Amino acid sequence: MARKTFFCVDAHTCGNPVRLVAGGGPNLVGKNMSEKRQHFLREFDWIRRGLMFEPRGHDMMSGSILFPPHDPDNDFSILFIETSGCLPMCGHGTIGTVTIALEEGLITPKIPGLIKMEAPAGLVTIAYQQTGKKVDWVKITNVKSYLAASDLTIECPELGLLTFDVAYGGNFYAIIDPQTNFSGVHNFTANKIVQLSLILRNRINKKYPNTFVHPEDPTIAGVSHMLWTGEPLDAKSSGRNAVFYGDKAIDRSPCGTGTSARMAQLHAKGKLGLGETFVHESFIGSTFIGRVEATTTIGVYEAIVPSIQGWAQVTGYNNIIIDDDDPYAHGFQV
Ligand code: PYC
Repeated sequence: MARKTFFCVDAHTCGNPVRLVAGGGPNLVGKNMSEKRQHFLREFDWIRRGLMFEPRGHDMMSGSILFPPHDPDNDFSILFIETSGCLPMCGHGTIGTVTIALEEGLITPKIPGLIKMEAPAGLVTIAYQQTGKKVDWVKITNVKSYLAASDLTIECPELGLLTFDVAYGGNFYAIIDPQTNFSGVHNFTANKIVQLSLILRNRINKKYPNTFVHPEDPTIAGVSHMLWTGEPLDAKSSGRNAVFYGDKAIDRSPCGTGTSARMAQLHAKGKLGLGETFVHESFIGSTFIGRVEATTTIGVYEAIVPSIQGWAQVTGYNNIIIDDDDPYAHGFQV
């Protein structure tokens, strides 16, 4: 019998869960986080499945494991573990992880107020404000984000032909804006979005194979997330989204990589300028403040450097046991 205990600190970022594995994580081999992510997927994915899926997690569960930096100038490296796999980058996961790590004293940034974090998708710099123990906000300057393709089409059950764009913000997003056959997220239930997204993501990756590949890291490939847009609940917000990930999840936060992809799409289409802010509302109405910090290029693409600001709340401590005797040790999905 093998029994393994993981000490986790749980939190939520604007409503979406974050489970930081602070004890019990594996040793990974690789010269950067992209290589370590591949090592984890080959040998330790049972940890992700056990801690993210039912009965220890749920459809929206998302987490992280911290590692030392590869470059001594940086503060730490991060592996994201989610129901959807090990994402190259996760914005809400970063905001939650940084909040937990600072409040629980798990990290001591070399420069107070500024963190350099190595994610599988690249280097991310993070500013934050802490009052006493409490972290008030976290602002991520994310990886280069770009519009990869626009005005593609896909046949959607019930709705008919849909036009969509694909943008990268740390993951590849198919972005569906309101149009003749789609009146906007404000007219749809979460269940309907999940049901349609699962079918559409499969169809998109089948219709456009080997099309969406990161110019600098070919391990990041394919549309993993669907971002549906629509009218905000609060007139002061710039827009609202429903981001689908995994097989059943709608992000309760406004989604950091999704907001980055959305800003890259809008910037490329001349709808969001350098220095402009974009207040992005999640499906439940929580908000991130996005901003186009700089313009740049990546491969053949015009790109932006986006920032996303949000907050997180620690919710508890969790010693989680994964015991080989348990038939559901490595989780299940219904
Ligand atoms: O915040 O980047 C994000 C994210 C990805 C999936 C769920 N949240």
